[in-house]
Amino acid sequence: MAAYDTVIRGGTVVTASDMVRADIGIAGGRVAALGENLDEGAHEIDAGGRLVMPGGVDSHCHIEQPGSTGGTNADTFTSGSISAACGGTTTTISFSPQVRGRGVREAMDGYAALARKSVIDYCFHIIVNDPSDAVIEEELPELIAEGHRSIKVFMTYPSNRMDDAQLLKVFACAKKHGAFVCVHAENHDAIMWMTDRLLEAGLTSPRYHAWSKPPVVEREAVHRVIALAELLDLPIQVFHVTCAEAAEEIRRAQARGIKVFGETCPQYLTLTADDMDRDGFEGAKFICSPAPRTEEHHEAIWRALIDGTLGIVSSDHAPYSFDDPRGKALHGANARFSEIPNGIPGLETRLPLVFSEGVAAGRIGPCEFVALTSANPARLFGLYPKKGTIAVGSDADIAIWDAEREVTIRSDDLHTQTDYTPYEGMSVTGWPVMTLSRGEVIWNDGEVTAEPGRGRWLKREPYDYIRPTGRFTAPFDPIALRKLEE
Ligand code: DUC
Ligand code: ZN
Ligand code: ZN
Repeated sequence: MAAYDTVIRGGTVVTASDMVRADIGIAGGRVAALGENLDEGAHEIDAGGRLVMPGGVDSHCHIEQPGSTGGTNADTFTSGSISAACGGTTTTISFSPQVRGRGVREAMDGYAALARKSVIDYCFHIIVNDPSDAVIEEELPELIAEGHRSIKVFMTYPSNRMDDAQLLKVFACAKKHGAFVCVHAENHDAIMWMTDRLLEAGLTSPRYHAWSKPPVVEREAVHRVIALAELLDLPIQVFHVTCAEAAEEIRRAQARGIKVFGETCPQYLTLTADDMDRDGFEGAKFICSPAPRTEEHHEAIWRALIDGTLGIVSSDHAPYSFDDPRGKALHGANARFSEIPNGIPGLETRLPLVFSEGVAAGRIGPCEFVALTSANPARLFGLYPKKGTIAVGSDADIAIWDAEREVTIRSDDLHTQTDYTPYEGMSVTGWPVMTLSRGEVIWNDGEVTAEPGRGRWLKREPYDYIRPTGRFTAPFDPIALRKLEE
């Protein structure tokens, strides 16, 4: 009888801390052994000359979710998760969206049913936009206890935004019951005011999206939300940091000992505001929020990734087809920038773009790549070491990479149902040639071999990584209402 179900042989195994030549023995969907010259597996995979890395953990992607700015998400859980697998990602964390006036439990029930079609493992962030007494006192505590350990809040978008008092209400609930909070941080009133000025002046084309939300609106909101979290000693993550100013706010808070984490996305390392300044409606393909900035900001974001200010690169996959009245053209092909659904596809291209711009371009090494795209999101969201590493006992979620492969990104070659990619024609170096999920090959260089429905929901237990610091700015703990020792 073979010693293992599968052996991946002869590759260079990369984790967030090490890079070693080793075989990987897989049994029962998990890594059973790492070493040289392992005994034979029932299935043998030759990884000679390849990098063997943990599958990507995409901790910020919108799949089969109604958009904050209207439009119908182009991917289902089947197409979105297949697309993720083809790009080397083996875990997604997407969003269960509350509808104002209704509950978070009802949203979760509906959304979890959709996710059962996923080909890879998954869990959810709970979007809260209406913190009613029932939500704060009953539904959220129950969902958190059931294993949904993260919440997303918005400071902008009319359909989702909350004011500071509402944010504090949600933060207090999260702290009390052990959930981690992620924030979309932009100053809503400033964006609305800027938008009205632009529209009044007749400046309506896609390029003005960037003008309506410059870096200062991001900086202000990041600063404010960190202050609110500091008041309660609540660790938080700022989603999709795009600019030097916002990274600077996070860096300053971290230097004060505040537990604030930061994430960015490939679009903020590769696209610029000029991409929205294309002929006709073409610019709509690049509209996402916060807006893409400049090459100087790309370098500032790389610096923040390298010095640890930002620890995660996720996709913020939010796919709206271009030539589709339910997508970017929801309000017609002459729509004003403020009416165009926000978001771009990116689940499949996330890892190749970060590998190419990061590792192949010499900015980071393979271990840092694994940290930013797999290990750190797994740690931050309570999935480590089941996900995010290759270690004995971990799920055998593995992506085998050809680090030298040159690929020109083409929409036709991708597996999302979105009808375009904002990266059309871009050349990258390095591509995942095989993906395994719990030991099963689900993507094999051009062939999808996964069955919809094989993905599993990942229940998350309480975890130490998000433990508060125990320090408050006031002389008392405002949740426990307890005076602190001098
Ligand atoms: N911005 C978001 O906040 N979410 C989805 C897409 C986008 O552009
Ligand atoms: Zn967002
Ligand atoms: Zn998002």
